[in-house]
Amino acid sequence: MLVTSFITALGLLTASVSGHGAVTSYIIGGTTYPGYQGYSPAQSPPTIERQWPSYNPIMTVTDPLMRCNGGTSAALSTNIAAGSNITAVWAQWTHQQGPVMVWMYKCAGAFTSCDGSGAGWFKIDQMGMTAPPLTGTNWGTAVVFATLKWTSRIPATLAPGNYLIRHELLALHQADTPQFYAECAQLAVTGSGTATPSGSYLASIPAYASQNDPGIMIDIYSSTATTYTFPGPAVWTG
Ligand SMILES: *[C@@H]1O[C@H](CO)[C@@H](O)[C@H](O)[C@H]1NC(C)=O
Ligand SMILES: [Cu+2]
Repeated sequence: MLVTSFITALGLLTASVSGHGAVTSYIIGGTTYPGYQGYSPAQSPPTIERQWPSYNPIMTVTDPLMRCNGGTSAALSTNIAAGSNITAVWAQWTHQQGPVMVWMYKCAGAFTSCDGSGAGWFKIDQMGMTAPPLTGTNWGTAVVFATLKWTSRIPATLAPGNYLIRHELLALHQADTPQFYAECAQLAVTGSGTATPSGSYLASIPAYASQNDPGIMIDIYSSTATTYTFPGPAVWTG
C-alpha cells in the first residue's frame, strides 16, 4: 500500500516534469521577453508574465487557477502596438489534440490592481480542429507541439490601455478528462484605436463555460464528430 502510493506519487511527479507545459517567454517585434520559469529553476528574474506554480494541468473550468494558472502579478509589462503580433513560447509541450485559445482582459487601471475578475475576458484568436478525425493532429495544440510557439495579432482597432493576455491550451487526449493550461502576461497596448468588445464576446474566467460543454467534456476516441465547437465566446477581431 505504502509502496503503491509511493510509486503512484513518483509517477505523477515524473509526469509533471516531463509532460504538460506552460508559457515560458514571449516574442514581440523581434524582441524576446523572458517569462516566468515556475518549475525549474524555481526562481526567475522580473518578467512580464504572471507567476505560475507548476506545469500541471487544471482539471476543471471552474478552478480559480484557470485565470492565469494562479498568477496574480508580474513586476514588468511591455508596450505592444495594436495590430502587431505577439508570440508565446512554451519550453515544452506534449499533447496534440485540443484547441488553443488566446484571451485578453482590459485592466481598469494599474496592473497591480488588475485581478482579471468579472466578465471582462474576450478571445482574440483560437484554433480548434481544422480537419477530422478528433484523434488526429489537425489541432491548435498540435501546432504548439510542433513549433512550441503560438502567434496572434492584437486587434488593430483595440483601444489602448493595460491588458492581460492569456494563452490557453485545452488538451483533450484523455477521454472525458479535459486538461487546461493557461498563463498570462501584462501588455500595455498602444495606438489610436477606440474599440472594445462587449456583450456576447465577454466572459468570466474561471467558468467561461460549463464543465459539461461539448467542447470540454469529450471522448475523442468514441465520438464520431467531424467538427469541433469551441467552448466560450466567439473571437473578437476588432
Ligand atoms: C501575425 O500573426 C498572424 C496570426 O497568426 C499571422 O497570420 C501573420 O502572418 C503574422 N504576421 C507577421 C508579420 O508575423
Ligand atoms: Cu500534459
